[in-house]
Amino acid sequence: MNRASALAHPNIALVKYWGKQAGNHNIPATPSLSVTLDTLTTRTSVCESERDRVEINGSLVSDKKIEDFLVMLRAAHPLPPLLIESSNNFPTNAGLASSASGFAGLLTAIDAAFGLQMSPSERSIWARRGSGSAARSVFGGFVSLEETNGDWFARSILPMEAWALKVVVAITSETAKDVGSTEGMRRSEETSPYYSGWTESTKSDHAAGLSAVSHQDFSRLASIAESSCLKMYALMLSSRPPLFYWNGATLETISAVRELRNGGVPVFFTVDAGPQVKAICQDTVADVVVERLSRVPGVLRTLVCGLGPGAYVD
Ligand code: 2P0
Repeated sequence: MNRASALAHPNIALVKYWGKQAGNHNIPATPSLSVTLDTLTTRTSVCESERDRVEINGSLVSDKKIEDFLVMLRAAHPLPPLLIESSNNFPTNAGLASSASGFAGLLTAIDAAFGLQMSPSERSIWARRGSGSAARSVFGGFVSLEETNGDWFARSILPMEAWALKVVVAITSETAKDVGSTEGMRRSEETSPYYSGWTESTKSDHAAGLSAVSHQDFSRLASIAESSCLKMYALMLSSRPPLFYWNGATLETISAVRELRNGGVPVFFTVDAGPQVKAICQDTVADVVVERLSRVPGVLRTLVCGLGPGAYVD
């Protein structure tokens, strides 16, 4: 019986991906740059079964993204019907990148179970077809997703041990978001008057981000990442109907991060398609950041992550 399981971690984009190129290969409109986390974990196992079944956090689900992904993968690699069991130790579909760790882990487990012998770049390409951000969770530490030799896949740009940073996640809601990223991106592409400005400026943000990471220049990375996040949100707000992923506590937490930095604490914020705030800081100040963010009204709890590895067979 072919069977394997994999562990994968979400990643947090510092230069965001929001928008796709035309066509059905899920190719991003822009390059992106992220950090892979530790602590937050998705465990995915696959084995042969009589028919395809997907269980997420112990419940049988019907997931169109996974179904479509399996159709694409089977067109290239004959696979039997599968039982896929995936569980997260963090809220699912709430802006914590569960689809990133989900598809990176799924692809890694399928590759191992059926001896497909994919290279990391090939795994990243296939994970991207499932979910764009998943291409990045195949790798650890700092990761870039960009076009190379005519295809789009991620690569590691700085190993996780190289820069002692922490990511403090302020959870402001445990509820799943009401508009998924794929639909949200389509809405922004089709309706936001800012979309072309977003795609153009993100290319130079990505180049600047690569340079800031290679020099481990915290304050330059902070400025690039906050700007990318806020630009993405401007794009979301200017879509019709608008995409509101934040709540009041999201904004209060951002203010607290800005106050800390103005007071000399090396920390910056980023937010994804959800209400949680991620505060990236030097590891020496993580306790100060946790203490301050925990006192923001509406913050339910905080999680502290370091930088983590790419998806691996368990
Ligand atoms: C990112 N996000 O770069 C951005 C920032 C959310 C906000 O990638 O349609 O679930 O499956 O390719 O990967 C979330 O989008 O979208 C995402 P699909 P995905 O992390």
